[in-house]
Amino acid sequence: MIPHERAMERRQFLKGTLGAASLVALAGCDNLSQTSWFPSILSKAEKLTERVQRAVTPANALAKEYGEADISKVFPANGNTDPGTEEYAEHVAKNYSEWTVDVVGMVQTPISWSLAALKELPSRTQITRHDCVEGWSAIGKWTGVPLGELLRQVEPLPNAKYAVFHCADVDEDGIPYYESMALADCYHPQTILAYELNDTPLDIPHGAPIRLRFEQQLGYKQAKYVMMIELVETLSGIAGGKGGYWEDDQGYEWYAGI
Ligand SMILES: Nc1nc2c(c(=O)[nH]1)N[C@H]1C(S)=C(S)[C@@H](COP(=O)(O)O)O[C@H]1N2
Ligand SMILES: [Mo]
Repeated sequence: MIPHERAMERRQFLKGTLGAASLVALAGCDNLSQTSWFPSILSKAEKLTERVQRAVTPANALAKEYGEADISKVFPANGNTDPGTEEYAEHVAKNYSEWTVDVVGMVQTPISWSLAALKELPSRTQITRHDCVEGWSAIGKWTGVPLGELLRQVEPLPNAKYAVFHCADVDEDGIPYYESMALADCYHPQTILAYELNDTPLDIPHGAPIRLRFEQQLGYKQAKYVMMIELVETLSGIAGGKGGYWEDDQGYEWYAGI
């Protein structure tokens, strides 16, 4: 749950931006952060920059968590639903026993974690809603290791600003899927590398064996099939330079706040 003070802070912010008329419309809403329309309306009206949105939704604000009864009967799979490469097929055949997540780049100590090693670290379980830009949402229960835990072990260098998630899947043209997030967001308590959906090891369509959950942002930021996390100072040298597969290809927003 979002602490009440946060909702108050948001109202204060809105008072400053939207004026009295809009406040009337908002008056009945007890928890602005839990409504899906709130930031998107602002985003259209105000052309929200990352900076402004961070002011509305503090970096440590929690995305809404749901109860067991809210879990969707079917959680759709979207985008690539099987990397389809020989290399990936071999991992599947070996039940991912040789899969590693390598954290590299601007770090003091690069570390490579096996799936078993990741599962030994402290875990977090959260029931959240996934929103895809294609117009569907689903509520699922994710279990994984907080990314902040891994970062504490590799020790980012002072200039590291972003984490880039390199995935095992490629599109028809052989272009790999990747995503990125600000280093600050990596330490958010709900940012996890998930290995279970609804108490079951991830299946191939949902990103087996490891996928990112970045609950404050849209579906395409939730990188599946994560193999390597690279810390960088700038995104300009990575693929198309816009910080993600869809950002490069379709001009999707990099800061995909919900
Ligand atoms: N590696 C990889 N990650 C990805 C995608 C993808 O095609 N490849 N699609 C994204 C999109 S658009 C969405 S909505 C979600 C879908 O996750 P799901 O298949 O578990 O529903 O994964 C995201 N992460
Ligand atoms: Mo999506």
